[in-house]
Amino acid sequence: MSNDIYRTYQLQPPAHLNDIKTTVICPATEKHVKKYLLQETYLVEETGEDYRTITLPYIQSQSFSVQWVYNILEKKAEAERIVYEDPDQDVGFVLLPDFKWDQKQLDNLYLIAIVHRRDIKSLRDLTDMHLLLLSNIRKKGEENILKRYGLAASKLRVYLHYQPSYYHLHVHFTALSYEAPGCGVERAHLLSDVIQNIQMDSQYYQSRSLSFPLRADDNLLSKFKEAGKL
Ligand code: M7G
Repeated sequence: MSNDIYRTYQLQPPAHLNDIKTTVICPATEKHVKKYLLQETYLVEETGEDYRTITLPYIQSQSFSVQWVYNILEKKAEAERIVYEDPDQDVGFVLLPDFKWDQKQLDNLYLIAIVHRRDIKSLRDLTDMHLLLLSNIRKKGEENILKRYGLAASKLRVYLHYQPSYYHLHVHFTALSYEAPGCGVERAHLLSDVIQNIQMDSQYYQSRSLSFPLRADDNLLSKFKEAGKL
């Protein structure tokens, strides 16, 4: 098409510019297959009581295995990819590239900080007992991303997901310029907000309602429907 100063073309990029990054999950469970299928989603508002009576029993019976997380913490996998580790068993963590990031450019930088403690499932478990851990992740995570990638804290989006897919506490560090999947207001909770909310009220994340999206085929959605919450 050609019109004044505007033209359109069909191009075939050469092979070296044509890479497609792929992720293979094998063997995949039914739950994995569902996670990657396109589905309608519904927003659920979960009270603290709903968490204890509906969500917690559900995640205890059906959540994804966190073996891959333990492999990272025990250096059985991805050891060479670790960007920083604080080995303290109480406030320490491992910082490494998320497997969604191909590490080719900083525009879509994506790292995760995985805590050494194995007793914190999600945001819902956090109280003032965890403030040191959270501030440590924020401070040292930001310092080490600046050191390794030259990206300042003001260029980062640092947050937790609720609900996460994997119930072992971890924090997402993404480039601010990158609209990462799951960084919307219905799922992402900025680490700095989380710290301040807990400083104001230690029981903040046990008592308040939290909203999150659930896929139409998610069994947790059926549990909320059965309980008359949707
Ligand atoms: P999440 O909030 O629990 O779930 O985040 P989500 O996948 O729905 O966002 C877990 C994060 O860990 C995600 O950003 C995943 O891309 C990342 N991740 C998952 N697995 C299985 C691996 C892995 O084996 N290695 C690494 N490095 N990252 C992973």
